[in-house]
Amino acid sequence: MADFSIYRAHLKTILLLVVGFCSASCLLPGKPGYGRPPKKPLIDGIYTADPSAHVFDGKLYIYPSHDQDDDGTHAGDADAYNMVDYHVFSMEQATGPVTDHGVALRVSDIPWVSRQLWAPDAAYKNDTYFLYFPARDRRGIFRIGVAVSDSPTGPFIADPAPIEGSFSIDPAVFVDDDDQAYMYFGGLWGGELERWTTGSYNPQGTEPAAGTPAIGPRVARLSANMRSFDGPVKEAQIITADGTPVKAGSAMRFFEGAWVHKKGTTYYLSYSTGDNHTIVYATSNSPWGPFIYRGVILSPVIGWTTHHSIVEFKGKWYLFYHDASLSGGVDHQRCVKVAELEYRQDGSIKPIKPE
Ligand code: FUB
Repeated sequence: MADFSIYRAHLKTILLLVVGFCSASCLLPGKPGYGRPPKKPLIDGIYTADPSAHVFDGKLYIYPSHDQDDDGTHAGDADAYNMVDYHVFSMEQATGPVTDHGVALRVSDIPWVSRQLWAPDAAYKNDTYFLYFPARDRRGIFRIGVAVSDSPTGPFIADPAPIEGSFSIDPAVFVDDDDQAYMYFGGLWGGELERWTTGSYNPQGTEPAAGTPAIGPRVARLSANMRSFDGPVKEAQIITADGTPVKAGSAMRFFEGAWVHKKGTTYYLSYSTGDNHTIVYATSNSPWGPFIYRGVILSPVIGWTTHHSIVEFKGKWYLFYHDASLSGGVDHQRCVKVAELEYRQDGSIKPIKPE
């Protein structure tokens, strides 16, 4: 009879080699390997990105950007991500299934906008739902607008002009326990934040030199009607544990996609590091900051951009994010995904690997 004991002794090694080979062959183009097949997108009927998740009246809603099927002509230039409308989605469970409630707002219905409906957010107050969105105005400069509805799924009616004093991209509205709302916003490069550091628009504005303090996201208090700023726009400073500002050129520097959530008494500011391709976070005991850098939440996904939101739903915390797996790595055709978030005793967030 054949002696299989030598094979049995090496069975574990053989299994590991087989699993390793299968994982590697599942990698999609465009990103360094994390060796796992990509998790199924939450939404696959249309391309979606930049998911802002909220719980309204016990139900989970997602407000994403809507990537276009045929948007490849401007990849990498100032007209990239030329999205023309927003859809709203809802879910009874955080893992799906997802209902598409159709078009909630179109670029052609917004009086001040010329193009590019980028990453939106939503809020609820005074029996009204608010959709906040960045877009280029008629001069081609990014501003932030607001639209209102009596339903979380729209349709939303846009105000005739952008929010006065707003600029750049990626609004995220956080409503504190005392009902005071704050808008965090800003994004570098295509988002133009480095052109606003003097308080007015300077087309020649550039990112600070590496090693000098980085540009932080902006924060402003929203007025009671949620349609204007109540007070000056400030910088939400991000610092390291030793109290020094995070530096330009570092892997911690803010790029775009700010999001603030509160757990207990701690304010968590999370954001994309852009060309470092991570979602990271910093914490503070004030919505104004300064926020102390804490670490990485999400390592690089498939595709160039990474963008997220964090929400508590039915006693658990979730990270909504996007990657470009649905299109096989095409940067401007992304898809929304979700992963459960875990916090440690000290309030730190366990990093998650994208799936
Ligand atoms: O989707 C367009 C832009 O790409 C968003 O505004 C950024 O956050 C990035 O995801």
